[in-house]
Formats: sequence, structure tokens, C-alpha cells
Amino acid sequence: MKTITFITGNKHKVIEAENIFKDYDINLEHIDLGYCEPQGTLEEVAKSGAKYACHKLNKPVIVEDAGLFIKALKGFPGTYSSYVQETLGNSGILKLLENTDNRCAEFRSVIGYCAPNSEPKIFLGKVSGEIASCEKGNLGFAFDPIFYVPYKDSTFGELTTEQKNQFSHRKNSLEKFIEWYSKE
Ligand code: ITT
Repeated sequence: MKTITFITGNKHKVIEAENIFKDYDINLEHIDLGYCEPQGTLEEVAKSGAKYACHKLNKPVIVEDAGLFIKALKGFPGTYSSYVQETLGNSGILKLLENTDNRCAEFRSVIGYCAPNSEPKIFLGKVSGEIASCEKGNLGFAFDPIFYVPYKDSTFGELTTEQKNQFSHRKNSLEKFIEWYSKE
């Protein structure tokens, strides 16, 4: 069985990824290597992170750069999601959107893959939703309790890992990766 190493410091991402990979013939290993994230798009960060980690470990790796993009805030927090979650938090985002009717938002996930002696490849996954009027649910992590999915009538914070993994941004990017990788 082929082994892929997922480089991340986020244990929630690991739980979700393990749950997705278990249905495939690929062994997922996890290392919290830490890598320098240049300021740039999700795609640029994922590409450079994958290249760096692969070079460092000399084996095939994936990294993920993800973010929440809110339409009324012109895509904010986007590539700043991690920092904004730690500083403003969900209550800060809700405050920014007070009196705003347009609640449309999108989660994006970009998987960067790199193997020794080859160039990195990237895989984008998205999911559309809305920013809820208040936090709901205590499952998931970070922005999950304020990300409302109308056709499920739930926030990500109200969904189990299995339920979120049926259609999340991470599921979509990882599935694209797995589909490509399985043919490699
Ligand atoms: P690594 O870089 O070590 O993988 P990280 O948490 O810093 O972990 P990102 O740089 O990709 O991850 O930051 C994206 C941030 O966006 C993340 O810290 C969360 O605050 C938020 N985020 C991403 N995916 C999410 C999800 O599925 N649910 C809730 N919030 C999410």
C-alpha cells in the first residue's frame, strides 16, 4: 500500500483526512513538521509548503492551505483565516457582519502534493454556505459553528465528521487528489 505523509499542525484536519482516506487503499501518516507560509494565495502557499516538506523529508507529502471567504467582506478573512480566527474569533466575524444581509461565504481548501524529483501539484475544493446569525453547534473547529449550509439546515458545527466529510471543501480537494493519485 502506498503511504502519503500529511504535514499539518491542525489535529482537526488530521481527523477529517483520516476519515476520508480510510475508504481508499492509501495509508495516511501525519507529521507536524511546520513550514514557513509565504504571504500569498492558498495555491502558492500549498505549492511551496509541499515542495519544502518533500525536500526536507525526501518522501511524498501533502499539505493543505484553507480559508473562509466572505462575500460581503470582499473575501476576508481568506488567506488570513488562521490569524483572524485566533484574534477576532467567530464573535468578531459576526460583529463585522452585523446589519449585513448578504451572508454568502465559501470555504476553500487547496491540497499541495509533492514527491521527490517532481514538481508540486495542487487540488482545489470548495463548499458554499452562509454566515449564520449566531454560533450553533460545538462539533468541528474554528469557523464551523458560524458556517451555515442551507440545504442541510445546519452549521458545520452541528455536523459530525462523517456528515461534514460528505461535502466539505476538504473532502472535495482530497477527493480530487485521491482520484489523480490513484491513477499515478
Ligand atoms: P496547518 O497550516 O498546520 O495545516 P492551520 O490551522 O494553520 O494548519 P490553515 O493555514 O490552512 O491551517 O488555516 C486555515 C484556517 O482556516 C484554520 O486555522 C481555521 O481557522 C480555518 N479553517 C480551515 N478549514 C476549516 C474548517 O473545515 N472548519 C473551520 N475552520 C476552518
